[in-house]
Amino acid sequence: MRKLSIIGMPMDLGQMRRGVDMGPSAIRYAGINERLKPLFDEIHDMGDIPIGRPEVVIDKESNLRNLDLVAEKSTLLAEKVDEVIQSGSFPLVLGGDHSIAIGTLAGVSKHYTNLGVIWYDAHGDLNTAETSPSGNIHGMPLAASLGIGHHSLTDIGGYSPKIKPEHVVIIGARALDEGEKILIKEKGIKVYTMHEIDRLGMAKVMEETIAYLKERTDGVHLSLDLDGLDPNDAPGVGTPVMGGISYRESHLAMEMLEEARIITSAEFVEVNPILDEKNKTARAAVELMGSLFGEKLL
Ligand code: 5AB
Ligand code: MN
Ligand code: MN
Ligand code: MN
Repeated sequence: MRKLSIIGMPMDLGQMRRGVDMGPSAIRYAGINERLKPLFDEIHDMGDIPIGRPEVVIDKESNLRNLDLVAEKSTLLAEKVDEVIQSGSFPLVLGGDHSIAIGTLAGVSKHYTNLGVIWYDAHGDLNTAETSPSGNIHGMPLAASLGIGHHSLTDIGGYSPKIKPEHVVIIGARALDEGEKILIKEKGIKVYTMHEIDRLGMAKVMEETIAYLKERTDGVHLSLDLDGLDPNDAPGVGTPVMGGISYRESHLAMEMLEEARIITSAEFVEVNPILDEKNKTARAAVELMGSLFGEKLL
């Protein structure tokens, strides 16, 4: 029996552009439930984790924006995700800004010995308070999950690290900060930048990614930041970067992941309907989910 649980995480505390808190609504409005219904025996939309309307607080000691609240809400998400996996259902989390990945991975990782992660993103999200140019936590979730950064972020769920650097594959990178580049080299993280995607083609990139993760991991989480896509295809994101992965290449990537049957949890983040054009980005997210979960063209 194939079961899916949808969890909305309308958190916008990890960055400064309001509107990404409406991501889960925009994705539901784009028809996620209807679209995925034929692909599962059972779909459970669990609604949204309550975030409320907190005011912005900058942590004095670390300079991190909304540190305590992000930590508190991440813990709630981790518990929910943990519950879903325990019930034998596939957790699909809807963001929210990318800081939500800290909570998702805290809930997922304890169920695996060697969890793999595909980080589909224009950015590395490998900053810490020391390297971040912005102080925004949505630029830090991959570092935090590797156990690097402020303890309030790395220790969600009471354990750290959640993942190992050799089990991470970043796809679509084209806006890495200096500190992130250093960390990638230091830790030996596998990265397919836009350069490799152009040179090898997405089919080869995904073949290599799948082979690499299959060899090393016993489960793979897909963390898909919609800004990994080109802004022409996904304009409704807070930090767009030109020259991204196309809509079709992204479908191919999802189709290949579905064929390989390696994905065990997923999240789609950074959809901001306020910055979008007629809900295009949320619709792209739902269409990509269709491919990820087994919709066929023929
Ligand atoms: B996203 C930047 N690296 O740290 C920073 O959208 C941007 O989750 C982070 O990938 C973008 O502020 C975070 C400049
Ligand atoms: Mn991101
Ligand atoms: Mn990004
Ligand atoms: Mn962004």
